[in-house]
Amino acid sequence: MILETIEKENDIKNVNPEDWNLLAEEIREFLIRKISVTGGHLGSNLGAVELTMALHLSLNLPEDKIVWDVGHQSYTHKLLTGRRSGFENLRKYGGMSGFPKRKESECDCFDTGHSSTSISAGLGLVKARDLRGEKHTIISVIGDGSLTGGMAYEALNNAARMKKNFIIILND
Ligand SMILES: Cc1ncc(C[n+]2csc(CCOP(=O)(O)OP(=O)(O)O)c2C)c(N)n1
Repeated sequence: MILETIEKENDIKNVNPEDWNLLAEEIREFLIRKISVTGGHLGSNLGAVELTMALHLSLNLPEDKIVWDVGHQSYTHKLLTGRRSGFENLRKYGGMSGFPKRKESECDCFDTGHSSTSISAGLGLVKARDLRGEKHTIISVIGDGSLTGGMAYEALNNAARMKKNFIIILND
């Protein structure tokens, strides 16, 4: 299994491009198998497999930052950052959270659960990066449902005014 060769962040970059589709299939199969036992968000995670793989192939974690809106689509991100075994105890007391958690991984930059916060949070990270003169990439990933929250629009207005290097991905 290709998925078993991925032990930590950036390992996905060693996967042959010809095998990317197969890896996506394995991830989906893994998620269905695990979530059917523990419960958890299914559709949102199945819908973000290729998007997450593309981000992990393009970015350099943990230096670069991905801010997941809600965070209910972050299971592939957890799988690609060394947390495969955590799915045994997903959302159990003392087990792995169903949402990004900074205490779980350096690759989780913002604790979420609420919707519509990712653009504001990303902007905060952008401001901090620029004040420190750092150059890493910051990407907020937001779904169409979460984009209906007013906080997201306030943040979009702010982002447009700040004119800083900042990427927002709308996952419709
Ligand atoms: C502040 C707040 N309000 C409501 C919710 C409930 N909630 C969970 S996911 C979600 C939106 C999901 O839509 P989308 O971002 O498009 O993701 P999808 O589930 O469709 O993949 C909402 C409103 C929440 N998590 N936080």
